[in-house]
This record gives sequence, structure tokens and C-alpha cells, in this order.
Amino acid sequence: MNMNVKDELLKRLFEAQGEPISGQEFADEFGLSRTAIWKYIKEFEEDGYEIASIRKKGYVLIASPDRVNSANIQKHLQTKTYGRTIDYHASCGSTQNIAHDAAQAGAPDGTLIVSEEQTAGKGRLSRPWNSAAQKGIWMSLIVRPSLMPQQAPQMTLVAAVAIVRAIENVAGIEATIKWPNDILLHGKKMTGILTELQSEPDRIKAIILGIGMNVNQDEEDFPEELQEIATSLKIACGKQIDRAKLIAEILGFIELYTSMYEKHGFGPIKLLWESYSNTAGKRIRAVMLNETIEGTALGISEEGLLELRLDDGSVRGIYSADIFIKE
Ligand code: BTX
Repeated sequence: MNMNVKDELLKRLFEAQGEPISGQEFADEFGLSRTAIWKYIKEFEEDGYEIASIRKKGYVLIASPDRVNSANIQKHLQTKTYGRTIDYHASCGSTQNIAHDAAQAGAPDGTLIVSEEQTAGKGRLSRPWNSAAQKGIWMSLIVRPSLMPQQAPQMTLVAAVAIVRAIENVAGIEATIKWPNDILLHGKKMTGILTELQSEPDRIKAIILGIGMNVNQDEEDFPEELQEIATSLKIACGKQIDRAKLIAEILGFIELYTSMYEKHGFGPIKLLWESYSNTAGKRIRAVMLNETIEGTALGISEEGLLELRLDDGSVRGIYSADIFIKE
């Protein structure tokens, strides 16, 4: 059996998003018989996929085992707008790059790009983000809120609060937020958020909220260099989590909190964020691009800056840094 052709067939079935794939056309394209295609379909069914065969049209993927395709996400979705358009990939370089192009091309508010794996997932400052196939949630949400460009960085904090609430609902455990963009479980990084902006001087065109979540990894699924610092939801709560359901839940909370932010300002989000944060009151070291400072974290400002009291008594607001908490 040629595995690559089989993978390609599955990928096409996913990407067709409920539309039929012609067995004959696929067979012709790859120089195979229709019987060979039929055998692949039977194998998919043995693996737990539900596939309908429609006369004269082809094969339609009805349901799949633990995949984050649009059908599986949307059956849990309770939002008005977010996640109503989903662009699903079996594999891609980075959902963030796809989302940037889609936003520029006019993708509607709430469009979600999601992939089973990323081969070039990225964090802040272009650091690599490990995105193993079928183990996590690797997604980018395009939002077009009525906010000013200077209010965009706070969307990282909006997303962080939404993610903690969703984890509580789906997995029954409470995660903590480490300013600005990490969600921790038992002190290890479980989620990273990358917020990027497409803007005019006085108007947000789009915010791309990139969310990378370790969900169903076991410890040995992480490369050695991450084993000390990374964890997954499954490691923390001891059970396999339905990723599609978790995505739907996250989208629900992001929609709720974004609209709260638009209507009532940052105050309510700040309160929620501070209740989940592990940073306030702690002695921390903040490593920025050009300087490193130490002080005691006071909390976040109305603008979403982390406020630090330095040893000389002065207070500094920090826009972006890597934070190390000194116990
Ligand atoms: P960050 O810059 O805060 O974190 C990056 C650092 O985190 C890396 O240098 C590495 O040490 C560590 N790391 C890498 N992979 C993982 C992992 N899976 N779990 C825990 N730690 C890890 C955080 O950036 C923002 C990440 C956003 C990722 C999403 S995924 C969907 C979207 N597409 C894309 O390319 N990026 C975003």
C-alpha cells in the first residue's frame, strides 16, 4: 500500500468539509483503480471514520475520530460569530501565516484557521513552537473588534482568561496565567498565545490570535528540551480531552469577553485576569530585548501593562518581556 496516497485521500476528504470526493477522479489522478480507493475507504472506516458513499458523486466524510475539523468543532459551538467559518488543515506550516493572508483577503470576523499539526509553528520573536500531530490545539482566530489599535495587546489577556475558563469547564482543573501570554499547569507551560495586529493608524483591521495548547501529549511526546518546561492538559488531569469541544468552549469565552471589552472597557477583564494570575505580589525578573529588570509585580494596568515596583521604589509598566518568577 502506498501510504502517501492514502494520507492524501484522507486529507482531501477532510478538506472537502462535507462535500463529496469523486473516487474515480482521485483514482485517475494517482493512476490507481477504483477498487484501490474503495479499499482505502474501508481501512478508514476500520480506523473509526464514518464515510458515506453517494452514488455518482463519491465519498463524503461524515465523522472522524478525535479530529478538530469543522464538523466536530461546530457541533459543540454556541457562538454567534466566532468559529462559524473554519479553515481546517491536516497539516500546515503555521496557522498564523495562513490567517494573516486570509485576513488580508477579507476573511470575516471570527474566522478560525486550525490544523492537526504545524511544521513551522512559531512563538514570539519567531521562536519555534512544537505542534505535534493530533496532540494539541494549533489555531489562529481572526477577530475584527471595535477597539483602537493601542487596545490590541490586551486581547492576549482576553484570550488568556477565556482559555482558563474553558479549561475549567472541559477538564475541571484550574490553570494559572503567567503574564503576558502563558497558561501554566503545575508551574509548567501548557498554552502560549501569540497576538498579532493588522492595523491602520487609527483603526484595527484584524487581530490574529494564535493559540497553541498542549492537550493530549504524554511526557514522552515532548522533545527532550521541552520536557522540563512544558506540560499538557492530559498530563495534568489524567484523561484524554476532546479537543474539538475544548476549541468550541474557548471560542465561546473569547466571543463573550471580547464583547465585554468592547462594551465596558478593560476593567472587568482586568479583574478576572488578576484572579487567575500567578504573578501579582511575586518577585520577578523581566527580560526585555534591551534590558533586564527586577522588582515586585503589582498587577496589570488598565492598558494591560505589567506593573513592577523596582527596588528604588519607582513603578515601571512593562509592555512585553519574558518573566521569570523568583520563588
Ligand atoms: P513564546 O515565545 O512565549 O514561547 C516560545 C517558547 O516556548 C519556545 O522558545 C520554547 O522554549 C517553548 N515551547 C515551544 N513549543 C512549546 C510547547 N508546545 N509547549 C510549551 N512550550 C513550548 C508562545 O510563544 C506563543 C505560541 C503560539 C503558538 C500558536 S499555535 C497556532 C499559531 N500558529 C503559530 O505558528 N503560532 C501560533
